[in-house]
Order: sequence, then C-alpha cells, then structure tokens
Amino acid sequence: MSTASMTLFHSPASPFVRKVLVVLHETGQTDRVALQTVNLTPVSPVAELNQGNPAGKIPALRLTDGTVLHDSRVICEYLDQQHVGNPLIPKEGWPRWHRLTLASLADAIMDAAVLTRYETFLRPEDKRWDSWIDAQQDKIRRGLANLEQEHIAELTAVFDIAAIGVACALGYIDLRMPEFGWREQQPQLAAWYAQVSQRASMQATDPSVT
Ligand code: 99T
Repeated sequence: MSTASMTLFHSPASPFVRKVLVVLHETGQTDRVALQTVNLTPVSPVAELNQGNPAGKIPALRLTDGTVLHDSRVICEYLDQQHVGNPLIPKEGWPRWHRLTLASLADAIMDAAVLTRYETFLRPEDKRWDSWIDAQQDKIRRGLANLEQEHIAELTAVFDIAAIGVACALGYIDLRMPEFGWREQQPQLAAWYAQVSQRASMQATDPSVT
C-alpha cells in the first residue's frame, strides 16, 4: 500500500523535476510522494497546477494540508530537511553558499536549454529568432566550459545538490539537444557524467527510458 502523503506535479522530460526526483531517491523518500504527470508548455497551462502556484510551472509539490511548494530549489531544500542522512545541501557557512552557487549555475544551464527548446520547438517557425537561440546556447557553452575548467574536483567530491543539478542539466541537453556536441570540449565533465549516470537515482529518473 502506498504511504505517499505529498503530490509532485511532474513531467519526465523536465530537468527541474528530475532534480527533485533524484533528491527523493538519494534521500530514501520516494514512497512519500505520488507523481501527477502534467503535460504543459508556457502557452498550454494546466488549470489545476495554477492553484497555489500562479506561475503554473513544474515542479510543484502539494503537501498533505494542501499547501503548494514551488520551484525546484525550494522543494529540494524542503525535502533535504525531511531525512536523517547526510544533507545534500550544506546547512551553513561557506560550503552552503559555494554549493548553492554551483547548483545555480546548473539551473542557469537548464533555463537556457529549456528556453532554446521552447524557441526551436514551440514557437512557430516563421517567428523564431536565431540570435536568441545563439545567445542561450552561448550561456550553455560558457557554463559547461566553466564546469570543466573550475569545478570537476568539487563535482567529483560529493553527489549533492550541485552535482545533482549538473547531472540533470547534462541529461536534459542530451535529451533535447542531442546534436549539441559538448563532450569533445569537456572530456572531464563527460567522464564524470558517465560515472554518475550509473547511480540508481539517475537510472531510475532517466527521461530517455521513463
Ligand atoms: O514556463 C511554463 O509555463 C512551463 N514550463 C515549466 O514549468 C518548466 C518545465 S521544464 N519548468 C521550469 O521552467 C521551472 C523553473 C524553476 N525555476 C524551477 O523549478 O527551478 C520542461 C522542459 C521540456 O518539456 O522540455
């Protein structure tokens, strides 16, 4: 019998949702959350999702009392305070700000990739703006180059909120932008990603098989 007490509004392709799912797996809390799949884009909102979540984005987590937590950062932090294992987000001091900043870089890469997706897939072809797409892809390239040059040791050290974010961002690029070709320029990042992709949490949430 399910013991789920919370509902996660979810879509398997979303890298932001995947972050939350990986946190649930890594902290042993998957049984606490029921998944409610929604099929949405910015121009096809889902009315139920807007309740308590006016921006209507996923992920959103509905708690037992009906309260809705939204934004993957907030949900991940909430879930990280609900288990007794090692925290995935350092609680205080410089490590907290450092790892959250690295996690923010991962989110920025996801944002740029999702905006690229919307511009290339959703917007009518005659209205697409190449300079916009190029600028978003430049953000991704700068982000990946920075990870390769500055952060491989930190990513390798611990699979925490920062590493989870980077892994989910790379998974999304592979899913939605398979021609992007980042591995040649970032061989250390590619090797790290190949390794963390074997984790049970990453395998269970792989959008290409779920
Ligand atoms: O913008 C919308 O109205 C619908 N889009 C979303 O809900 C996307 C789904 S990724 N989610 C976010 O942008 C959340 C970002 C937020 N800062 C967070 O939660 O961290 C779907 C990608 C795809 O289908 O390819």
